[in-house]
Amino acid sequence: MSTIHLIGAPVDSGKRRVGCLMGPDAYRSARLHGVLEELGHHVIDHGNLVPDAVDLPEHPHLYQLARTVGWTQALSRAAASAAGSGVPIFLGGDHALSLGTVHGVAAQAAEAGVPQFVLWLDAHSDFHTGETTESGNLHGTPLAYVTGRSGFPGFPEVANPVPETQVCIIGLRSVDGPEREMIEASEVRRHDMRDIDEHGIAKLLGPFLDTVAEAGGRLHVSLDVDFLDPAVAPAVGTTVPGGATVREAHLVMEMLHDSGLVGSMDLVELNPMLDERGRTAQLMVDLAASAMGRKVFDRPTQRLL
Ligand code: NNH
Ligand code: MN
Ligand code: MN
Ligand code: MN
Repeated sequence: MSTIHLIGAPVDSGKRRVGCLMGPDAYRSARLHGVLEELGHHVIDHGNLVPDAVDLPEHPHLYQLARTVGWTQALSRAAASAAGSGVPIFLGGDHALSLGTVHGVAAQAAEAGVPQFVLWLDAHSDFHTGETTESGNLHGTPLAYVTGRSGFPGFPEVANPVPETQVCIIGLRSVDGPEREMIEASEVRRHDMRDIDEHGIAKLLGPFLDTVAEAGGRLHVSLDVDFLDPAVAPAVGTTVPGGATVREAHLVMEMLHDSGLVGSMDLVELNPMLDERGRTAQLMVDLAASAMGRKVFDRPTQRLL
């Protein structure tokens, strides 16, 4: 059994469409705390973080830069301190929160002498830098930042970049031109939906988990709602058709639990404004439960709130 730190990260500055700030309370309303306790874990809800006050001039292109830098600083500290004493689960909030969470867990891992790995479950690669992003939305950038790329003005220095070979993206189906070039020139492992269809998701995840285990590493899992098909997870601003099924997502979570390698997790991009009777929040809670040990035969049927 683990100590699980629930850390609310109502980040809403990573893109224009508002609503992700309600994510942490939607997870609480869907009983995340109780569900994890029923699995035998010691669960501590730390409430919601607030961003540091950062004084930066408005950037001509990067949307809400100062606010996102403030979140990155605060989240990095929180992640570094929680990762040393249990499994933090960050309740997003949009994906810009991972600029801070991965920065923080990687710093703590370096201090502990453990290799940090990252699993990115997302329709998007989030591999833009501040210079390549066309939208200016920083939720599309965290993987480039934490792997140590330049183009992030005002952000904390990345003293412990996650090596590209220690990153795996699964679920890709919407990648912008410049991201594609950078990713293809990188050593990041990436699997698109076609790979899932052709091989099955277990065949993609398994070898990555083996690599983490062989290295004696620790895994940070970043679960973007849009990894899932919008038919089952509508509460996200950037829906992309053709996503992962409920079954594929549960299988991933169950394999993650079986591996014993998960050190930290982000639940990101839930926008409760766009949900249907809480079904997306509910599904994300069920997936977190599977990642923390709920068994396959306990997969609940849909309970509309
Ligand atoms: N690639 C696009 C951008 O940078 C969309 C990113 N949106 C996401 N990422 N939801 O996961 O603006
Ligand atoms: Mn994302
Ligand atoms: Mn996405
Ligand atoms: Mn099974």
